Amino acid sequence: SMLSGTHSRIKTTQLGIAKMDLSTSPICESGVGQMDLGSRIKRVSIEGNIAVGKSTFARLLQNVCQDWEVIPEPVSKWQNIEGTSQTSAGNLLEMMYADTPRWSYTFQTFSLLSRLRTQLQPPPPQLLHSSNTPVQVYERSVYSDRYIFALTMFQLGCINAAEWAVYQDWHSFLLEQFGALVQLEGIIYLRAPPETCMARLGMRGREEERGVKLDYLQKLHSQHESWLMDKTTVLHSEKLKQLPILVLDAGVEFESDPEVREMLTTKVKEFFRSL
Ligand code: UDP
Ligand code: D5M
Ligand code: MG
Repeated sequence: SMLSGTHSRIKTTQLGIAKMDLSTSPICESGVGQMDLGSRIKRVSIEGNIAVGKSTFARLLQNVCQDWEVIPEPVSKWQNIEGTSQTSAGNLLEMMYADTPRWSYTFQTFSLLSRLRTQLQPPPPQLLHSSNTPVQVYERSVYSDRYIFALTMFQLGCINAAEWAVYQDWHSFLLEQFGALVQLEGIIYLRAPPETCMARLGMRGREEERGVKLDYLQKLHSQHESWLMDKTTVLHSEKLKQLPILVLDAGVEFESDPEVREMLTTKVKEFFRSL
């Protein structure tokens, strides 16, 4: 009664403050004028299989245009969970690959948290004041987390029905709460045969991924195809269903080929202009 009454007022206040902060911080510093400025910024994610070349492509884009801000995936945070003071609390990426059924759910919750945090970061000032089309480019998104990885883990039985239900509940709730602040305007799909990704994964030689099998990359590939090409994945947001998708052939070697790079970045420029 007394206690619960107080309790609920505090919750309301906290929620109110949280809402006020969120509706102003990432988009604008103050007032409606700034809001217009901020809403000009387009947000796009780069999606694609493991080792297809997203980070490489993102670096490439960063060098094309000053008005594009590239935000890499926080892999190092997953490899080095912050513990108390200087000590690491473990390598969650390694744990996930070493004992997938045990650690998948934990990995998904942390991955979602870190991506959400990233997507809520305010854009840098030079983007707010740029005269062209400012774009924030994310390596993957809260959507690939759910509709590629978490879904695959569930289908593989590495996340059980209860974990999957809890995860989805969290995901939907968080995205409803943060709404427009995490919405994307477009998706770039880097598409390549799983065999190519496998070869690139080997070349990259990330220690934790040593045991990754072609089988898993094939599964992730069809998950991308269902979501972004065939559109058969059941999505839980109307906006997400309508998102424009730019499909790029990343099966060709682009990292070392200036002509291919030029061709790809031209397509990206046109895509951004169309959003
Ligand atoms: N890579 C390549 N040719 C390309 C693109 C990428 O050889 O056209 C290599 C790149 O040097 C790296 C590996 O593929 O060693 C994986 O690339 P990245 O880390 O960018 O992939 P991501 O996992 O971020 O999609
Ligand atoms: O992705 C970085 C690495 O992290 C790669 O091994 C895949 C893995 N990853 C990324 N997101 C997830 C989720 N949500 N679940 C499971 N594994 C994930 P890269 O493609 O190399 O940039
Ligand atoms: Mg990467």
